[in-house]
Amino acid sequence: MLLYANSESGHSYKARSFLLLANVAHEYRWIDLNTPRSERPAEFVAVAKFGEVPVLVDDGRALCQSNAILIYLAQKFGVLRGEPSEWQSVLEWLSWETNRIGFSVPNLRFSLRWDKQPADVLSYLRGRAMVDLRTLDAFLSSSDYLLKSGPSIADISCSAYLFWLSQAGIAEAEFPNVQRWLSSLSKLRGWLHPDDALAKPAQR
Ligand SMILES: N[C@@H](CCC(=O)N[C@@H](CS)C(=O)NCC(=O)O)C(=O)O
Repeated sequence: MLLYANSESGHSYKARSFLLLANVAHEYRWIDLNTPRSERPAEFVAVAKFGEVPVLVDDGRALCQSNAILIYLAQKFGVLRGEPSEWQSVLEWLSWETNRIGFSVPNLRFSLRWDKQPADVLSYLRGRAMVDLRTLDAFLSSSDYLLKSGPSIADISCSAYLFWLSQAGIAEAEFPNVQRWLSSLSKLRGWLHPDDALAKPAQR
């Protein structure tokens, strides 16, 4: 299994995290996102339907979109997918993540670190991020993980960018249930912080 990813990409981190937590043998190939899309390695351009990381190649098949990759992996390996009765909830969390926490926090972080934006844009993104974190915090006040049965791809997806929350200018401590949840996830066997999980591998 081959994963194309980048060290600053929380979307990449979701796929890498699954592979590490499930102890799946794979190769990580780092893609330089500062290179224009057309100038990225031809092998990546050929499989990246949307031009973005992550892309997972398995048995000659290229898979794109981080949450779709998580669904594929959970179904293929039969782990981190909760009970059959919880699958609807998995899909709800992954869909929520796409439009909410996976939109607000990454864009706020990106705007603060690499692509400076006007104050009203930052305020809009921060406002959305705070609403999303409150939603998560409220849910986690009565549950250890997003599914009652334990850790799953719902947690991997919704937490991905939150290990970099301080880089979005938000203090984890403002959301104590989120903080406890992140701490629990970080204790799972195989877990690595995104800075370590996505560190650029030595050149091939
Ligand atoms: N919806 C996509 C988002 C992927 C995405 O935004 N990837 C970014 C890095 S986090 C990327 O490849 N950006 C570089 C580019 O667009 O050229 C997913 O969930 O995989």
